Amino acid sequence: MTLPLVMGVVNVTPDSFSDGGRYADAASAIAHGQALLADGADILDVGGESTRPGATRPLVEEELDRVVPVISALAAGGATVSVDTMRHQVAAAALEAGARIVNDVSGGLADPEILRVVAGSGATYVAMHWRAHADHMTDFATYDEPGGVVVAVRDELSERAEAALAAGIDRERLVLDPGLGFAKRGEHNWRLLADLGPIRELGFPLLVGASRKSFLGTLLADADGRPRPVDGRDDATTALSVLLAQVGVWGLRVHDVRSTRDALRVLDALEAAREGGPS
Ligand code: PMM
Repeated sequence: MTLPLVMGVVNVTPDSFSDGGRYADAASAIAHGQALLADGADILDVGGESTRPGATRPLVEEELDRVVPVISALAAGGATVSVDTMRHQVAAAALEAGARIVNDVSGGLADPEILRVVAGSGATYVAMHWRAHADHMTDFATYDEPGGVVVAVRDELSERAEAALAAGIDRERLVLDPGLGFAKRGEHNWRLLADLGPIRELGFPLLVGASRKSFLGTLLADADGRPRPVDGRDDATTALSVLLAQVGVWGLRVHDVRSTRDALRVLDALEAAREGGPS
């Protein structure tokens, strides 16, 4: 079995839902990235715009100031760096600074020019399923078409893949992501996780970002119905990492790299023992 790549999240934002601005300055973001590498991250995903529901957007200059120094330092140290951005100016500066992957949560919808920037660079492009910016994305969380959320996300991702290919991005450098939590309610996330097959059948590698998301907080709510806080969702994230590895996803975007890495080691050892046959 090919294990998924582990993408560790480095949010350089004052307002991220999952790590609450802990790494908002360059020095602490760089140190955090190095710690994630030591924990076994294959890729570091550096982002300067919070996409939590309701978030407002930073200026382009603010986003550039947040991510470029962090990407430069981590890439110079030999890490494979991904930039989490929807903006072509940020993608271009990040690639210049040494990023090798552009992770665009809008799949090219927010700023179509980003597709041309990536095409000219030879970088890998992650196109995530997205319908609207964070300040109003919950208005778009309806999937009434036949086939529901799975068919809608498959068809909308297929259109984004076509746009990326038309802009000149190589087929083998394109990765798709179902976009858990983006214009999706809990039940939509669970449907997608339960049935990734139709999206896989588009023929591209899949990245999945379930880590610490609110549908896990809801699942793990206490007896009074209060959602489990963000810092108590890593075990559930790790359980999903194992299950997603078993269905063959290409990458897992997680905050706590060590727990996912350990779980993948367990899976790998078990596979090796199975292949070795009875002793
Ligand atoms: N989720 C977030 C941000 N970027 N990128 C991809 N490809 N997939 C995701 O699911 C995704 C993402 C939001 O989570 P965060 O605020 O913890 O980074």
